Amino acid sequence: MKDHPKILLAYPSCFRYSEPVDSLDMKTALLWLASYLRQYYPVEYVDYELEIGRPATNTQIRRYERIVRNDLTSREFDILGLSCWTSLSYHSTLAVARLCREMYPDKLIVVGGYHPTAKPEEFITDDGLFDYVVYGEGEHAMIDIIERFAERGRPGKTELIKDTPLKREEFIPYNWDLVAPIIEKHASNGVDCLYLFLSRGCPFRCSFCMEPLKDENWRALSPADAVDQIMTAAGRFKIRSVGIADACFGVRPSWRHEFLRQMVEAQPPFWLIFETRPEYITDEDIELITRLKAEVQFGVESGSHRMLQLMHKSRTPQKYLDAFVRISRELSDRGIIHRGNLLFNHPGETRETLEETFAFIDSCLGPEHSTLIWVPHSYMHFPGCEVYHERERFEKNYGTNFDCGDWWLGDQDQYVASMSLAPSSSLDGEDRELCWRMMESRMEKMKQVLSPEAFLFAANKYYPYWQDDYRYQNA
Ligand code: B12
Ligand code: SF4
Repeated sequence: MKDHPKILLAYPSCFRYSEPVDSLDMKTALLWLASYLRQYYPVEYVDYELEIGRPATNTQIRRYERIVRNDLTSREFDILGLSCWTSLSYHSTLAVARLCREMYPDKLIVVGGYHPTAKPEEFITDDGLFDYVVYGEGEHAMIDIIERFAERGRPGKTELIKDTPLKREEFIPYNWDLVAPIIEKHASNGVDCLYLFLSRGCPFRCSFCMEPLKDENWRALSPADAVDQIMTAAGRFKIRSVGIADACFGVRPSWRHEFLRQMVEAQPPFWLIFETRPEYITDEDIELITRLKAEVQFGVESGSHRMLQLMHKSRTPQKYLDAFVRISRELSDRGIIHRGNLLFNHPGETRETLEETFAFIDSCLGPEHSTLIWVPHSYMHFPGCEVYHERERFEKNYGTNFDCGDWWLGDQDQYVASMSLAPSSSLDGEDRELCWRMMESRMEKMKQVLSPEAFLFAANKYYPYWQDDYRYQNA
């Protein structure tokens, strides 16, 4: 066996996923994994989503397979690492693994990401496509797998490996050389938003999120290294905004404060986007954020106490909502753009909880010159989270109808299918859409209360149809 096996890390794209591909949607987790392995082994990185797109029909899938086959022929590798990052990539991951196995029976095939962490058994196939299925983070597991392969070759049957999470001192800088040609090819006019991870781990356990399956210990680059990572990327590529993609940004107040202080010192010309919790933000943070071009996002999710508790967003919902209202007012007073994320139709949602949420939203639509932009999403049913594991409880207590089933195994539109459920018996049939009707009826008021800057920001980024508005035309 080879001492230095060559590794090809591939993001396989998503089949039958109707959302458009952003001009450059960097797979930052895979890049970080590739950067780690590159310290020791030759590594190549390929993103079939950027190269080929998201095939939606059988004909497009056949075309995709032809291109992947050619691409695999043109590369030299011993180990194929496939990133089935979300469940949306389940079919495409199987397709690439199958092509590779047909073409090269001796190569090692490894899969990792969120879907294998949630449903590892779905990668144990009759034809033994995968040699290893990695659960959790990927760095230590991949090193272990590569060493085993160098010594013993392929294992006799599919093996499941649970990774030991990377320690804070093992975090290494992103290796931009691995993706520079991709960025130059797909974003020659500049990158709208480059997502970077500065930390790992999240101490919370939201019901709709599968992050709790991973290590909850919050580990971060030092504030100086974090700023350095951001400024290095921005120095190398034309970047309009940097999005901090951390599961839970800035958990430790001293870290957050020092990071923001050093960001201010670095005087970035681009937007900085990060999500945080209202209870985290201090007056000192606000003082620093005022000196940056920043969009601060909050996963408010609901204005209903019952839903906030059901989601494990907060044990003290009134305090949580009060903290949001107070911080939002302060941010508006300072002209800082901030976004309130809403999650509609989480299992257990009823007419009453929607009414509570909209009463809360209405109470925040108070003064003019607000910089709070509400951005709603529908609950998407993904495996691995508490709701997925406790479907029966929701069916019994609220009459939730999960007619989406295990949608990623089927071949319907994956985006639509993941949202196909009635959150409770009071929101079935046409009322599954009630949240959107309630949202639409507030849109005019939402527009009116925004400051001119926040209005333009929202029209450009979140509500393109607002661009027909006279305020946009006259801006
Ligand atoms: C950041 C993030 C995003 C960013 C991504 C930014 C980027 N460019 O990378 C954005 C906002 C774009 C995004 C979008 C979406 N996201 Co998201 N996102 C997250 C988040 C917060 C990441 C957590 C994190 O900190 N990762 C840190 C890195 C270092 O760890 P990692 O990602 O796990 O990567 C490691 C392992 O996965 C593993 N690994 C990965 N690939 C491979 C390959 C091999 C071979 C191996 C061995 C290992 C391996 O090794 C990596 C390094 O250790 C999570 C959790 C959450 N709170 O929402 C959701 C999460 C991943 N997202 C999720 C979803 C559903 C989505 C969307 C569908 C949402 C939507 N409404 O459209 C889209 C889909 C995007 C797509 N095209 O696939 C789900 C996935 C659930 C599932 N079962 O599949 C999660 C888990 C949230 C949830 N609901 O539970 N997301
Ligand atoms: S949604 Fe965010 S805060 Fe909640 S568990 Fe997931 S990563 Fe943590």
